[in-house]
Amino acid sequence: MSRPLTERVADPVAELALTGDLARPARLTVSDLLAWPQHRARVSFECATSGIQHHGFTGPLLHDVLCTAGPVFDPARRKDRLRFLIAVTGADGHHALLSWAEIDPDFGRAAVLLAVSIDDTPLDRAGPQLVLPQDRCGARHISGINAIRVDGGYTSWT
Ligand SMILES: Nc1nc2c(c(=O)[nH]1)N[C@H]1C(S)=C(S)[C@@H](COP(=O)(O)O)O[C@H]1N2
Ligand SMILES: [Mo]
Repeated sequence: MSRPLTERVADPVAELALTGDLARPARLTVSDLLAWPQHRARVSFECATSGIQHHGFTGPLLHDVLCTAGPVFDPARRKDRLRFLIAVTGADGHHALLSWAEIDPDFGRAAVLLAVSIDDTPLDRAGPQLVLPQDRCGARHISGINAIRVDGGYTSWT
């Protein structure tokens, strides 16, 4: 159902594009991300320029959301997942790469979140944030995510 234009202009909602080697690419708002099981993380990270920060986040696991989008690997062959990268981009162009294995429960098992709230403030307008609870440095903590691209093209290194 489409909302009246005036309401959309007054209350813009950020959208995140899931693209790449996926059976079901999607455009998701923060409110769409509430459909997956929600997790909490208390995170501390150090910024090279602004020092140590502490925040509480909620949101779905990145792994859960990307699995719903259907990455085109063979789910029964663990090795097939090792060629996949995940490229996460913020609206300001800040970006970082993760390997699929980093968040896969059979490998790195990192509890990476797509946060829908920070310190109990919803992120509907600002866009979801990438939260890597294990990172010491905050540089991969991407705010205002507008695109995540899953890339399984790394089949050969020669
Ligand atoms: N979109 C976006 N996210 C970003 C950055 C950025 O420049 N753009 N900087 C990163 C860095 S270097 C750090 S330390 C943290 C800082 O979090 P803060 O923006 O809440 O201070 O955000 C990270 N996320
Ligand atoms: Mo930083």
